[in-house]
Amino acid sequence: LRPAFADLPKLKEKATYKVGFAQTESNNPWRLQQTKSMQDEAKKRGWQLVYTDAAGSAAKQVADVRSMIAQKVDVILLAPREERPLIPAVMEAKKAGIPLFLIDRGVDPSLAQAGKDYVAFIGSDFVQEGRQAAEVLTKAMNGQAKIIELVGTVGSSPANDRAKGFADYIKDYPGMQVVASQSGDFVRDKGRQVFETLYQAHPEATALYSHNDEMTMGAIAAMEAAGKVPGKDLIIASIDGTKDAAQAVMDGKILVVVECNPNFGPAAFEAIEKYGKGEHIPPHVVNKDRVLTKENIESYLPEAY
Ligand code: GYE
Repeated sequence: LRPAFADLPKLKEKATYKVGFAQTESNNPWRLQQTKSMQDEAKKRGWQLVYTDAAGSAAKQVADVRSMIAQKVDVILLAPREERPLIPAVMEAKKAGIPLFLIDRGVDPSLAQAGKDYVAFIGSDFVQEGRQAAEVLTKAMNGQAKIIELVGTVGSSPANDRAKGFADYIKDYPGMQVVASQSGDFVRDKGRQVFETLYQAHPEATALYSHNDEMTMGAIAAMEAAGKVPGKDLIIASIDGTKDAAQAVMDGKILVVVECNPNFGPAAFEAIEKYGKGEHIPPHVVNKDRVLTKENIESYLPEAY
């Protein structure tokens, strides 16, 4: 065992566990698929799932974790809405002796650490996702683009890291310019409204980089309402892999979707099982994500959600 692991709450080995899953919101297909994956896996194993939905409120999510602690769940799976406000929840679970795993989103690493304050983070490499979106877009546009960026939920790890990965990549290409960047909170209709406003202010834009497919679909609706052709007048890079976005790649409206896999059930429950057996869990369990373009989208479609 690594020394840091000595600090973590232990999990007694049992035939079945009572698992708390603190979801952040349920307003998009990615979230619904993630919840379904947890429910399916719990059912398959005959484990009890205590499910809460914070409905987009970090404060409610902290309260949800507190209620799981009060109910004495064996272990907590937390998808923290934002990087900082969920720190108290992480620390209180630790204090109560309940092992906690961060699922899909992270918390501020200067305030809580994997392998010390919580067992592990299981999820995607968001910096890499942003970098990959930038790479495909830069190549397709020969290094020349005026880009509108739709940012995810402010203060969330995917929004912070997808912005960073993209910016890191394009800084070597002076012709790749972000002309406007604003949050659409990972929500379709906000994406539509924010894109409409930004595009009116920046009619010179030739590309869209959007931190998730829901905002992208909103932006596509705004483009079409303005008489523009997505995929021609504006070249689009997105992240997730929803059914609507995969279809839009098929139809030539979206250039690239960098996959972010929401199917956490199997990996999360396996990590719990191993942890209960006293096995070492790496502090970062990183999902492998694919880059989806016209070339490979057809084989992906049956998996889209
Ligand atoms: O991209 C988005 C969702 O945290 C990785 O959150 C997740 C992101 C995902 O609402 O669609």
